[in-house]
Amino acid sequence: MYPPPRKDFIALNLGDPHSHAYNNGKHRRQSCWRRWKQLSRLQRSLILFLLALLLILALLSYPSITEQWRGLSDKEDWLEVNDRGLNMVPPGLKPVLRPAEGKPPAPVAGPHLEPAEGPPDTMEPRGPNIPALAKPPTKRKPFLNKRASPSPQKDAANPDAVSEAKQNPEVVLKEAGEEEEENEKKIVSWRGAMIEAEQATEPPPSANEKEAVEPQAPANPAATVPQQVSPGTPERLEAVRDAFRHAWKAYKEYAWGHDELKPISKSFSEWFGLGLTLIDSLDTMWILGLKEEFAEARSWVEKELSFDKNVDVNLFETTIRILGGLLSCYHLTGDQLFLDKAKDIGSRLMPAFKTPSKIPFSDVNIGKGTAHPPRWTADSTLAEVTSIQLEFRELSHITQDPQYQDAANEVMRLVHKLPGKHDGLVPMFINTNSGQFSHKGVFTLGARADSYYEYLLKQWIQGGKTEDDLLEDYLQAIEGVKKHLVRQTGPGRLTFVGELSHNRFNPKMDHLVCFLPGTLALGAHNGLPGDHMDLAVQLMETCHQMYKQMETGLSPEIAHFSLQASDGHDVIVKPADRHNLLRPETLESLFYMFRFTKDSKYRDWGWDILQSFNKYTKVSGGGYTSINNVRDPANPGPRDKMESFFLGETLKYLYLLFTDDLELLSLDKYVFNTEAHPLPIWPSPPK
Ligand code: DMJ
Repeated sequence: MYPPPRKDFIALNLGDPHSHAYNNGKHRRQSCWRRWKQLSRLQRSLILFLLALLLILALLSYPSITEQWRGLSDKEDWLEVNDRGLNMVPPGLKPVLRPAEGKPPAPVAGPHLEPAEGPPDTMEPRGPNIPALAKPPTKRKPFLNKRASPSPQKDAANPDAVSEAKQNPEVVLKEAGEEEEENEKKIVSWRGAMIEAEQATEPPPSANEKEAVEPQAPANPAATVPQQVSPGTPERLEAVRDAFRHAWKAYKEYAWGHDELKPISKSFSEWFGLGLTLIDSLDTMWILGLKEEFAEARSWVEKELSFDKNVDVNLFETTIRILGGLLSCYHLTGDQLFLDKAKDIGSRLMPAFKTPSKIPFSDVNIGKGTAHPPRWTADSTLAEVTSIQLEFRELSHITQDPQYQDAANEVMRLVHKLPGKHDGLVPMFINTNSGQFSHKGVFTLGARADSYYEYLLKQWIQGGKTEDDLLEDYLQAIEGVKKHLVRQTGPGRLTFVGELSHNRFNPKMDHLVCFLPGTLALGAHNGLPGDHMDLAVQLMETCHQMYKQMETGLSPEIAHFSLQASDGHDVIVKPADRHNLLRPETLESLFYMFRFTKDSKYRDWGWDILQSFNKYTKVSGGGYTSINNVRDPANPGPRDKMESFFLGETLKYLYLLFTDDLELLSLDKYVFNTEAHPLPIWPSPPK
């Protein structure tokens, strides 16, 4: 027989302050024990089970709680993120089994196929590196980067491609690279950056060592571009067009209308399911004069592109790539189709701004009209919420509908007056409920903060240099950068921009930071202090060295720098940072630097980078791929992914760097958004 449960058991355990037991510890202990003994075995088991459960829960939540308390760890563990949000594959979107199904329509003549010198006549006066952000360390096991790695499901959908790929030497290289990667404790971070907690360092080789690792033959059979192409302007421009055509050929054949090409497996991957590469590439084709390709793509936009889809998209990425791409295309061509599409996607993104703080959520369902933050946090990334303004402001300017600019400007207004900045430097996260910065104490010009600084200056320029708060924040931030983040290496006196983590300097620089020389130069060109240009020149040299000192001539995703003269090497690359995603930032800055200085060395540096892309990332049969290891020319490790920004930005900036037509997209008439889509500078200040 089990005794009946005691009615006072609960009160006792809650520690009723009025009870005798509460006031007398000894008596309470005795009384507790007696009462415990009186419980049935079942009751005791149940209580013990609940206590054990509570203990486990407490242990599990301990690291994330302490993480919040003590701020972010020095080891960048907090960058364990994946920049593509939560819904990588939109529901209902399946890979195409047979590439032929996705073949593009026959070319049609689009309107205004001659590239326009400036905005169309009708333009005026029309008219603006997920995450979570701090995931708990309990998840710190290696996980697959859905962006960068081929999905087994999708590969299975295209078995031919897989077996074909297996016979391809490039894929053998890739598999070797993957194996190697699995041995590394790797964490995928914002925009594909890999962060590893305990990383061995890998200094660059000496000149002799470097020679020793040069491959006897090109690792990539597609490396057919002659090494001695004449550096004359027409040849260089044609080489960029060739690169575009080569990439486009594979996109058209294997990924037409899908988000990204997987050039090795001759397949595609979806992110939002909106033809991301196609839209991101439209204005590049226009600028490069690729009329046929442009006409085919326009026809797809007209006949196939629909935003009426039950799909979650990332507000920032959709704004900079799709809204920005459509707006810029409208300005270049005057074609109403692009404006209609821009209005459609712009209004579908608006629900993101419906938050308690007016700081937008990261994700929007463009079909349902709902928005939400990432699953694990109410924070948004700072760069994301402050790098959508050029596009939303332009949309209002053209449509004369203020709702877009009002929402976007409000974010800037809030951030402008927010406490928690450090001499103009901003934390990387902001809470959508409170509107306050979160995870304070970490300052970077790289992933998660980068384009905040870029857009301060560019909005000021877009609006005719009249919005003083933007200028004030920008100038203060650059002073903060100079004071806290700029250092020189010991061995070669290279100037770089490091990071600050709870007052500790970390000599680490993302390749993303290489946007900064261009932005600083743009500011100086617009009348800001001359020392901004001096810093731009120095940082440009460093970004160039990040390519030049690598065996492939391609920059790693992240570089560390030696502060000690005795170290011997300026640039150090950790194993997890050796990948290259075909990013544009260095070429972007080279374009600005050449436009403002006319120094031909910047063109030569860009030319070297194009040669290296052709040698190590060009895939035979079509496409370019991101690679795993910029230190290993014999086995760069193709990743089977061509990011949309390779066509949207990288090749566009190369073309603009090489053209002698310095009025083509003049920097006094256009401001480029952070995805290289040119938008007009307004002739009169915003109202
Ligand atoms: C692009 O989407 C944009 O340039 C963005 O600002 C940063 N990341 C990629 C390119 O690296």
